[in-house]
Amino acid sequence: MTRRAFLGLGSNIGDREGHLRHAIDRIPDVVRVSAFWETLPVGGPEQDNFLNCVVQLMTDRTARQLLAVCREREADAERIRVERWGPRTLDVDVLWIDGETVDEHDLVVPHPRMFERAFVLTPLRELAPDVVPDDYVDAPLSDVWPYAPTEG
Ligand code: X6L
Ligand code: MG
Ligand code: MG
Repeated sequence: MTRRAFLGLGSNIGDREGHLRHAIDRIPDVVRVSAFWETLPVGGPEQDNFLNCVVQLMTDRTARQLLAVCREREADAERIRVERWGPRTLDVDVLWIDGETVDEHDLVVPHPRMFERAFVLTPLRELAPDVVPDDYVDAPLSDVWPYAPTEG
């Protein structure tokens, strides 16, 4: 069954835009990409701002197969796990799969707490307003703002 799925991507080390673009080019079945958003870090140590986006897939892959894709893309970016919620070259999370819930030790879909995170909800709402509850209160504008790449 081909289903709609959403993955969330984030980066706050090095060439953030490059990390996101490189990963998106290597995620199978991507049909849409949200805008890139500059976001203040949530949780964890003091760290640099993130660049976040969400991609939509139309896919036959299972949640478990999508998790494997996420891990492959993080490995490509040489993600190193130093501390929980710490800075990372690339984070890719399975956010949502239409009609599917998973609750396993290493994989929970829909992503827990995704509905509390403006850095997920703002790009997700662009692609899938039906998935984001109407009563979700937008974050203060200062937490999430459009990415304006510096030219060069
Ligand atoms: C209380 C305690 C309330 C902890 C919230 C929320 C912790 C989110 C971690 C929390 C809490 C997280 C990104 C990020 C992370 C990202 C931005 C996390 C895990 N990933 N901040 N922080 N973008 N802006 O992709 O999401 S670490
Ligand atoms: Mg994450
Ligand atoms: Mg993750």
